[in-house]
Amino acid sequence: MSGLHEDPNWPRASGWLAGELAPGRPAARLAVIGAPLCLGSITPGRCDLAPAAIRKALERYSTYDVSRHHDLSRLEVRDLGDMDVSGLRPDAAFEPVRTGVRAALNDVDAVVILGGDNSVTRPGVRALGECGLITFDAHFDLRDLGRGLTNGNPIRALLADGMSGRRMVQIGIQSYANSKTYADIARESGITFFTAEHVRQQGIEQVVAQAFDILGDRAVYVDLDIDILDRSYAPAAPGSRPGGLHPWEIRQAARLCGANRRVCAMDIVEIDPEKDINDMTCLAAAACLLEFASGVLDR
Ligand SMILES: [Mn+2]
Repeated sequence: MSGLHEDPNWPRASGWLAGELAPGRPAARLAVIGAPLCLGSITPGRCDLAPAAIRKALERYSTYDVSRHHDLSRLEVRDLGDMDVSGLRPDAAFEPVRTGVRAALNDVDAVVILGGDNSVTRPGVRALGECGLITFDAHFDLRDLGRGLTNGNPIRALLADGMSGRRMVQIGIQSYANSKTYADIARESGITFFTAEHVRQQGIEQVVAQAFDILGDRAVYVDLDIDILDRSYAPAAPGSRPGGLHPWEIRQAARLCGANRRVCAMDIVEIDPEKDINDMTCLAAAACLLEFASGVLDR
């Protein structure tokens, strides 16, 4: 970026993430770490390119939240770079991602993990230990484990790990994007889920508040699968379908999660930048990172 794009009165979110706006006395601390996994994807693709693409998309945003009069420059952000996991299958990546996220949690208010495909979520959750889980996702991600770990079964794997479904809330589930078998597993496991229709009827704010009520006092991990968006907004999310949420709804959800002090970590997953159109999916993901950060300033 150069020339007319440069304006000292318009600091870029990319510069903020790069540490160029480091505040003297930060109001809060946020870590960002990339988890470029893609070998577990049911639909082969290049989700491993997403951390770099989301960072790049931040060049097109400022640091100022007009609605809440927050400037993110008050928040100290540490970009820890990407974990060295891009060539690993989900089983091999489990321990390095869990260890990497756990280290990132040290001495910050929250961590944002840039996937990668959805196989990032299981090691991310396990990095927190005992916690609750909110997924923003069109899918249950409860597929059978018999053919190995994929981006279609991180929640099933967490149940197999011994995590109770009563500590899981799934938001944005879509009809015809899931089967009865897996919906039955969700119900039998005690998972609470809200469909995209629920979100439309009740409003995202109301649904997120219910999720936090259900999860009680424990630490919370948030999984934001970008395929929760309507396909017209998320061409780069292989699982997105027409009838999904709108960008303003997931931005609001990300901000509400950032503002809840029980949320220790949020992942943003399932973006294949090679499938994007005019950067719209990467820009949506980058906006969610910024909204989460603005929420952290409200803690
Ligand atoms: Mn998913």
